[in-house]
Amino acid sequence: MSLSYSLSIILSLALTVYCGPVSQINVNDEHFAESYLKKFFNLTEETGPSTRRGVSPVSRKLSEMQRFFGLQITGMLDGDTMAMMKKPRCGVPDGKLARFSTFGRYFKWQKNSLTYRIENYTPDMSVAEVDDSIERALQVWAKVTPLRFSRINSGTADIMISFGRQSHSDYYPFDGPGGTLAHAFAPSPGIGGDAHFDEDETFTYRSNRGYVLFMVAAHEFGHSLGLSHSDDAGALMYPTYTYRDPERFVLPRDDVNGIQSIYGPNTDKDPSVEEPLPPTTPDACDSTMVLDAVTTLRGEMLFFKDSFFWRSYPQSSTPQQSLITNFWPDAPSKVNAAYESRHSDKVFLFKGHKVWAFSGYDLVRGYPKRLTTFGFPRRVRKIDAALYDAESGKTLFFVGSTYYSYNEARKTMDHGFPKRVDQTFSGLNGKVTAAVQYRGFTYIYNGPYIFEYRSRTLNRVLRNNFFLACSYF
Ligand code: TQI
Ligand code: CA
Ligand code: ZN
Ligand code: ZN
Repeated sequence: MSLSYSLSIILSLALTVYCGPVSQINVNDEHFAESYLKKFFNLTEETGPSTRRGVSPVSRKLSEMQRFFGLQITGMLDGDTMAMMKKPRCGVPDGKLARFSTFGRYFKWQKNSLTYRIENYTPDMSVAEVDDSIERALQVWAKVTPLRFSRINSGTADIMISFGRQSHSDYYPFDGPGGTLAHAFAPSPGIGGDAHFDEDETFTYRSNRGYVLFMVAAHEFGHSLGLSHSDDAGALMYPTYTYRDPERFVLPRDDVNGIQSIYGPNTDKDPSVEEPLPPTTPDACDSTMVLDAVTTLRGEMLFFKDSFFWRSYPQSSTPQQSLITNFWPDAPSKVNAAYESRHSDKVFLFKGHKVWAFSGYDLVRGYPKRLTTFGFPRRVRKIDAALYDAESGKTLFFVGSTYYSYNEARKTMDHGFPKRVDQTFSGLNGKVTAAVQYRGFTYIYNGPYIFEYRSRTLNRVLRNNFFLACSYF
């Protein structure tokens, strides 16, 4: 019995796949478009033609969709619109894409009251710290589902929790320090639900050295309850460990969606207790997203938004998303501006009146520093964007409707600044939200729009998705 519920079988089970191409569908285009709009843009069945404002609901939804994708808004089913509809995509409305996956509908607890037992302890932490970490990790899931956990101290619990090294109680020996941190078995009788932690790792209560047991356990219990990995870079079930402060951890939206797709929502929540909203991961496919900052880094491009950034590899068409702290543990989130100084081979990140400098992964000694070290007047509380101009070796800092020029070699501000942005960059009258220079062109972002300049002459206006291609279309 236990073998048949073994990890390898669980892992080899096809994970539930939510995305699939719809391009082969062979119905006539109008019917196809109608069902597309129903599926992704909540087009509702209305009896009889709507005469309101003389516009049919289909036409209104077509306009909405065209606006969403940055297509020409015609309200009609034209070639571009049809092509966009036929691109492969996922079966959930826009902005609500499922990135999570489950072990399938057979791996689900058939009851909402589950027991757990902590069989032994790690010497890395105190008994009270282990108990607390485990208890909180289970509460992460209990908060958003009807599942309830109670602890037992003897006998067999649904979720047996233990620490062990190398060969322990199953056919999946641990691998010494590094590699696997822990594993857990999908819901089923016997070993199903159990979570094992590799004693050759160092677990901690809340420090950023070693692995925070609460985080690892919360991830493992996701498996114990039937979730597999997510490809949402912000999800708890994303298969990369990132340090998060356990005191401030809130289960991300994607994991909430995942677990609620199996067990439904928590039905007895106290409405008077205000809970923080589940954080969402910024979506490159959201054509209205406004990036925080854009920079180059050794030939690649980096796009910042909230606690995340995307990194475009020249070889790949879809940029990779990760948490900023995966790359630079000491970096802030929600940055205001970023630039790469080719002169000093450093990346600078700006937030408020502070600036961080990184050389590779490492925070340069002495940083973060104050903005005034660049020679800004004291009244500049934050900057909006920055770009390094390879031609002149100058860095341009955008502040409101003005910009400054900084000499990287002499480390001083140039005279005659600030200047008005539209004095140099024609056509730009909105706020500069991000800026970058790439392959000889200057790109100045105004919200979701990008103004492309070649030697200060406006070339064309692009949209966000020009660089930051969306991965599921
Ligand atoms: N252990 C794996 C894990 O729990 C075991 C595993 C690999 C697995 N692929 C799986 C389990 C697919 C179920 C389904 O993910 S691990 C992390 C994280 C690990 C990794 O040691 O690699 C955490 C354990 F997410 F940080 F990468 C815990 Cl939190
Ligand atoms: Ca290990
Ligand atoms: Zn094990
Ligand atoms: Zn996992």
